[in-house]
Amino acid sequence: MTPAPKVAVVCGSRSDLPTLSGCFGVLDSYGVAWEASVISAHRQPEALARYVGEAERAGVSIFIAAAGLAAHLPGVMASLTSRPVIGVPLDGGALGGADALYSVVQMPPGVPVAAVAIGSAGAKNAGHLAARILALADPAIAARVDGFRTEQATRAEARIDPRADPASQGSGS
Ligand code: RP5
Repeated sequence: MTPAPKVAVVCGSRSDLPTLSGCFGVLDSYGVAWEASVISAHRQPEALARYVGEAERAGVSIFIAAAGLAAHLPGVMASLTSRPVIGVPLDGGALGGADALYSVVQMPPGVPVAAVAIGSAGAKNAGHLAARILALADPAIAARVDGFRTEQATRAEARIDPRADPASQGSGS
């Protein structure tokens, strides 16, 4: 049986989906069950409110909301739920994502959205952040988060090891 999704990823348009592939990959790498939907806060406000209620009742713990331009999706979702909302500002508009970033990060007090970076880096970090929140109550996910950090550090060390870079090797004695 497929496990019930713990993370719901929502984006404002089908055109946003390619940028979110990194987010889906990160969630998969941690073994986090997720579902994804395309619902526009501007074009389908009633459907969005319905979806957030249904997802909560189905056991979703964290929402990831990604949108570009005047990105109101994360903020509107944060107004509809008491669960954590991670907002991913997407680029693509004339302002290169700065418009979406300001919309996502400048939430009024009492309606928090955890804003991550613009575009695909932010999409991946939304997945990492969701896993870290779930890890607080899930030892299996916590172990995978620790494992990822160790592996990431090992990869970074290999990159700065001069012995691994033939261009920086002298002739030796
Ligand atoms: C936003 O407007 C969406 O999240 C998308 O990034 C942008 C453009 O949407 P489309 O016109 O491609 O549907 O609401």
